[in-house]
Amino acid sequence: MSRSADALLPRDIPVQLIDAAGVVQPDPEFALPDRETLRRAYAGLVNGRRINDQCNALVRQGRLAVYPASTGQEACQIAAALCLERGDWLFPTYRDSVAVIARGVEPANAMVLLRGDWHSGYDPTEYGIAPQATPLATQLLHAVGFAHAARLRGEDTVVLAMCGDGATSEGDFHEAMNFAAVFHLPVVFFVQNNEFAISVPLSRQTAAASLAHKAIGYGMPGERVDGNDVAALLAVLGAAVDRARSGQGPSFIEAHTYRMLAHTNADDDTRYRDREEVQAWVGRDPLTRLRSHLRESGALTEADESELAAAAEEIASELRYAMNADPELNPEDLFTHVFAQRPEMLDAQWDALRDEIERTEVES
Ligand SMILES: Cc1ncc(C[n+]2csc(CCOP(=O)(O)OP(=O)(O)O)c2C)c(N)n1
Ligand SMILES: [Mg+2]
Repeated sequence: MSRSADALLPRDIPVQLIDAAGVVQPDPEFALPDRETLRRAYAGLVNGRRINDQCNALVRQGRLAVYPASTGQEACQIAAALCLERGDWLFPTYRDSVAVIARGVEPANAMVLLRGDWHSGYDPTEYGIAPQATPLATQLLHAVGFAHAARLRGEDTVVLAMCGDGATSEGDFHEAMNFAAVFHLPVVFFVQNNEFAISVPLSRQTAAASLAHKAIGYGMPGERVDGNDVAALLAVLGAAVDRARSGQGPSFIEAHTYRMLAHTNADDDTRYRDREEVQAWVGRDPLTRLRSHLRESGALTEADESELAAAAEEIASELRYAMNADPELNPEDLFTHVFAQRPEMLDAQWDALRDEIERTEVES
């Protein structure tokens, strides 16, 4: 079924179902998710925030090599995990560890990559989650190819492909969007527009009215959503997932959110943005608005909150424990699984590394 061009355009104002004060804003197209779903999402947000805080601390303690935090972006992370079914697939970026954990991966296993121990700490096929991608937008092509293959096999898999605002300037983004639309694939492109690509602001990334306006050029619908409103995200992503599953092709969702912390621990954001700008987003926090709504409507008691806080604390404590243990690593593992038969070039690299390890090993 072809749609008129206008129907592919996003709204001028992003979809919002619960405003920053926690007040429900009824929408003619998207219904507020039910109370149980919102309670589940709130538990996810609480855990997600605690995981972000813990991982930031672990970086400072030297237990993680790097942590691209999703602090302030937890609503996007939790909605991405909750909108998918068991057999679906998520294609996350380096910033999406909370989504990976919310979809079922043990936090310590989700940190293996960021600790620098191994390429990925979980089995993608067990969870329906591709390894977190660091090269920008490459995962979008993998996601589209994966969706194409799944369809050829007759499976009803939906693929959710995540990326940042900066990644939309990559050629891979264009190729993935175009291929998905031409072949009518069951892919939901989910962009977290957090206003920055390291120090590059959105205004230097695109001259388009919004990122979601790009969708019409490919022939797929684009939608904008308040990226700090998990209710709106669940509704909008849920509709896009349903669309994909019922054979209506790909969609493009732009979530308007904000990166509350520096890009990573290796970045100093005071050099390129004002504190006032960051401060303005504190009032739009995804946790506080859902909490206000649930408390007001009687769906969340003080006892529930204590229980959630204790559960989040337990996750953080297990993660600390796991990260404080020194794993036994074999440096030669780096060279395994790259080629079926290791070429001479890699043999030479391993010889050089082994020599260096032997030379620099501290006698104990
Ligand atoms: C192909 C490629 N080019 C450059 C980089 C370096 N790099 C890492 S993160 C980043 C910014 C990405 O910004 P965005 O897509 O908005 O995602 P965010 O970090 O804000 O989540 C850049 C340029 C990279 N990882 N891959
Ligand atoms: Mg960004």
